[in-house]
Amino acid sequence: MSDLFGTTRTVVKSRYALITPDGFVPSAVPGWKDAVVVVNISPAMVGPRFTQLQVTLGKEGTGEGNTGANQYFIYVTEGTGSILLQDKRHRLEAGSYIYLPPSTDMQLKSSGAMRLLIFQKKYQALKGATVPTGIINHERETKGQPFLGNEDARLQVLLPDEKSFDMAVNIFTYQPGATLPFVETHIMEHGLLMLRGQGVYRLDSDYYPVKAGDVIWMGSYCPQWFVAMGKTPASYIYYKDVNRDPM
Ligand code: UGY
Ligand code: MN
Repeated sequence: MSDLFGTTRTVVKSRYALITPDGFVPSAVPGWKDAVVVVNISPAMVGPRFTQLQVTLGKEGTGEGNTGANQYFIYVTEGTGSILLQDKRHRLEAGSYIYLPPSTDMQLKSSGAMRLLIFQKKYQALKGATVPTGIINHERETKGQPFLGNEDARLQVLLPDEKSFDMAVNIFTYQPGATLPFVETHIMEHGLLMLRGQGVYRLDSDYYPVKAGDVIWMGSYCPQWFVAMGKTPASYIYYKDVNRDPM
């Protein structure tokens, strides 16, 4: 649908970006067939040190390649499909997720149609820590824990909290009216996809209405805060870089 007055909620700033689905534009990315790939966040923005993609696979959709120096976190937002991991094909459905370590082949297939969120980050080795192995799991296997004691703001930690991992991916679910307890300002950067519901995100000193489908990049030290609004819970899945020396 065209917008007669050229308006959008999308904003791209030096320390953060809010990117709304009305502005998504696909790009041709090697390895994907019968698929629409939108690169929502990447180092090309100048600031992000990771990439966040959304991939919509058609009936015959496939994704093939090798992670190389990077690691991939793949989360199924809709539909069904399968992935080959450690010589076995695994069925995927909404809520399934896969962690692929560096130097790993990726062989994904849709069965009907499937929508994916993917975070990609260069793996930073750490002396004394072994490189992680692949993981396949479903979000329902991880119970949400109250965030800093708040029963109405629950965090599901999807990857092991171990020093071999230099990235974390979590799902945050807020009951209407629940908030991040304070304005966070930290070295870790975030890539975020709103999965359900709506609310207001504070980014730096600005406040934005956000809803399911929106994408946010928060650079290091971007002050951030959220309040869930409306009648249903709000949840978002987000990436952060962890466990490595800042220097
Ligand atoms: O893990 C985090 O830093 C998280 N509390 N940040 C956020 O939700 N914006
Ligand atoms: Mn944060």
